[in-house]
Amino acid sequence: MRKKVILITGANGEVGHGLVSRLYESGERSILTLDIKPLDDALSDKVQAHVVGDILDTALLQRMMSEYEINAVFHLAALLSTRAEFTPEAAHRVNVEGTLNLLHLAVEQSRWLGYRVTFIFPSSIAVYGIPSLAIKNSIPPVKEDEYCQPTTMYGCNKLYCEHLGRYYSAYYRRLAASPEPFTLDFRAIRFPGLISAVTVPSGGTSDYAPEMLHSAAQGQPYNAFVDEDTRIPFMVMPDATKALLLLAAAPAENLTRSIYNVTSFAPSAGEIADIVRRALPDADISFDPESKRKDIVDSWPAQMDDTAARRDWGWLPDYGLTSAFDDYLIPAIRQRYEMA
Ligand code: AKB
Repeated sequence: MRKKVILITGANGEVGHGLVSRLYESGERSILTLDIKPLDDALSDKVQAHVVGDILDTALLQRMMSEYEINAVFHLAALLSTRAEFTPEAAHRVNVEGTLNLLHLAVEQSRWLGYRVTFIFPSSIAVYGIPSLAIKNSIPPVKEDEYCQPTTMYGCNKLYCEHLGRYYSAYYRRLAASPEPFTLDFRAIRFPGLISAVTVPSGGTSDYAPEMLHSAAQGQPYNAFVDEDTRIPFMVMPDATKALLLLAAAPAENLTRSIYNVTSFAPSAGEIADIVRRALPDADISFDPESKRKDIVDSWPAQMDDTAARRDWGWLPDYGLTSAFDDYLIPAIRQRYEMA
């Protein structure tokens, strides 16, 4: 008898850490994780099983399908925006072919099980490409269907995979004998930059915010690669995992789209540095913009409009800028680095 599970790919990543922990705390005991590396020790007690392997390995995915009954997929594995610029073709393979493999797995599962399989896909602010800083600074919060001209391979990959998911959902719904069973239920969230107190991201371009904080907490100087007035929206990890689970649980009939923006606060890099300096007075933060990475951040909106998520599935962040630092990041980071 196959074991019923929720599959989380890329479980060792930032969002994976947060999501596995949150699901476990909510009582979920049927978590199957897949990552290219052995699962971090901090997570290993929280999952039913972990598979070490590559999302490009279709034979491995077939084996997982024969062993498990996968009724929901959180497909988190990806190469992030900065890393993807160095190896664009490799990024395309992981981000697009990998997602295609997982979509196929979800469709096959849905066929075998005879019911809807939910597929949750974290997309990104990187799907946007604002043509200039002047435009970025003069437009209202950007809606889902505006400015979708990404400037990075990662942004192109995420945007295309949103379309793939939408296509697969619609295509298999058309094939199904009845409108309900045998369907893939694809739902995507476009995240802003994310900040976690527990993990330090790697390979992203919004990483300047978490890097500032984690470097200061470890007593290391940090030279930010953006300007002090560079601005994009951010969100803390507890709100990101909250959003994933809220969207996964939302009744299908309430959803008016398959891709949703979510956001919480939008400080400039200088404002983040000031907050970090106030909380950790020894913080040594400087700014030395590096054009390639700064240009990427400049092409992302200063604010995202998340009205649709608020209306359709009750999205509301728990943390604003002040509470994100005062109530979550600073206390948790003091604990992580055992600061006084
Ligand atoms: C990145 O910087 O690549 C990611 C993202 C904004 O999706 N954090």
